[in-house]
Amino acid sequence: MATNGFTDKVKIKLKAGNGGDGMNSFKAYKGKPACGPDGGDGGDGGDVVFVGDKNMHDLLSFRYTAKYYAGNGERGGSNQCAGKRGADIVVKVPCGTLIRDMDTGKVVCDVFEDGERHVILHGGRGGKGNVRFTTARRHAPNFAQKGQETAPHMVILEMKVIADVGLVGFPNVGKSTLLSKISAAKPKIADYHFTTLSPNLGVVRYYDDSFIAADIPGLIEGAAEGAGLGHAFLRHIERTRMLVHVVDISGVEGRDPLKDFAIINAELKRYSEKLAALPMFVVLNKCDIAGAEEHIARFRKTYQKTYPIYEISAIRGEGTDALLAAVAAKLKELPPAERIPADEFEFEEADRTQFEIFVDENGAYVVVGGLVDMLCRNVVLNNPDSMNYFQRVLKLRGVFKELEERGCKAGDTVIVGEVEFEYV
Ligand SMILES: Nc1nc2c(ncn2[C@@H]2O[C@H](COP(=O)(O)OP(=O)(O)OP(=O)(O)O)[C@@H](O)[C@H]2O)c(=O)[nH]1
Ligand SMILES: [Mg+2]
Repeated sequence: MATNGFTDKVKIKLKAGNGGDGMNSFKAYKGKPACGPDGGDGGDGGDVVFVGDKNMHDLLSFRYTAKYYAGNGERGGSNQCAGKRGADIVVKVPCGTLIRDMDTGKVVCDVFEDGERHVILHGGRGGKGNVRFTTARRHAPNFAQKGQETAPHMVILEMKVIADVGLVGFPNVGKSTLLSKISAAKPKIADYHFTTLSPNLGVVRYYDDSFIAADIPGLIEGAAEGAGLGHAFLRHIERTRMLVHVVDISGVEGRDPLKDFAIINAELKRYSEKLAALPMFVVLNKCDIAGAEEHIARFRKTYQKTYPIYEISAIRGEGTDALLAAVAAKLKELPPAERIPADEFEFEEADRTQFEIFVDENGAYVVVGGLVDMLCRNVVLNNPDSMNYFQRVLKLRGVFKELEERGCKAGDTVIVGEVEFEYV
């Protein structure tokens, strides 16, 4: 969503680095070629890391760069040289950015605090060099393992500003004027509807207390159906701890302030019950205008028991002190802003189905690759259930079929990771 240059939702593509291939090589001295295996491991691929950055306030930069790829691991070298690890890619986002998987919409994480790091995608593992396949019986393995390949993933970044107090109300009631008086923020203020087109944040200091207030575009009846600027910006006050509902109590625009108040409350409720259930203070603004008294009396008569009500003149800075004192006190009672919990979700990162088959010097068939690494982590030797699973996976992934195509016959030795068995 982008209005007026403000970008709070983007789609980007991420990819962790591929693992580097393992090296297959042999030591060579003058006149004595191929003495022993010396191929090093490939380097692991780099990770995709997200970091919260309090100095970022929108997702604009992501409109220009849509791909974030970590570096690939380097190939292993001879002389047992390990390949270099691929460089991580570090993606900075504003605090309060949700990362969602595009296909499922699931929340991968909520980057909440400044400096908070999340590894979203792990680099592929480097392949093993041929040295690592040396055993008591196999002195000269003439094969090495490929690095794990990683898949790209599309994600959606969605900003949900983290503020303590959300300012809501009709357009032109003085929300931005109020923010400008109570904080150092300098939002645009003008005498027409929809002056504010994207959220403004301000740090409000009141003696030893401070909190963050968010001023969003005005709401009107039918916002749920997209009237005016619609509900798009309510997302930014969804995780505020309380609302300050600003009402133009002067009635200068010819509307009934009580009706305004009821309309906005209904719109909030239509957007989300949770939002509507937040504690709410009411600010009756523009009290300096003649004619306000009559509306103030009516408003108090109707809502006195339901909401704390503050009469102010934002433009003159009158009455704001009492409001701030009450808000600061209320915030002390309220729980802190909440992180949005991640859904149960994991990216399918590296290719765990890939395998290769080599024949070693003893005529044994050696299966290596991402599939084998995965199996070796999950299989317990000497456990019949585990071994059944192991056999099933090999069959399912086509390992047996490929073995036969490579000429493997009953009685031949097959080696998968630590497991050695006779082919039947
Ligand atoms: N007389 C008087 N005018 C005010 C007061 N507060 C704001 N205004 C005027 O009301 C108009 C609208 O003020 P804004 O602060 O831009 O109102 P807003 O609620 O942010 O409006 P949108 O961004 O369009 O939703 C401006 O002309 C302000 O000068 C007040 O206390 N008294
Ligand atoms: Mg405004």
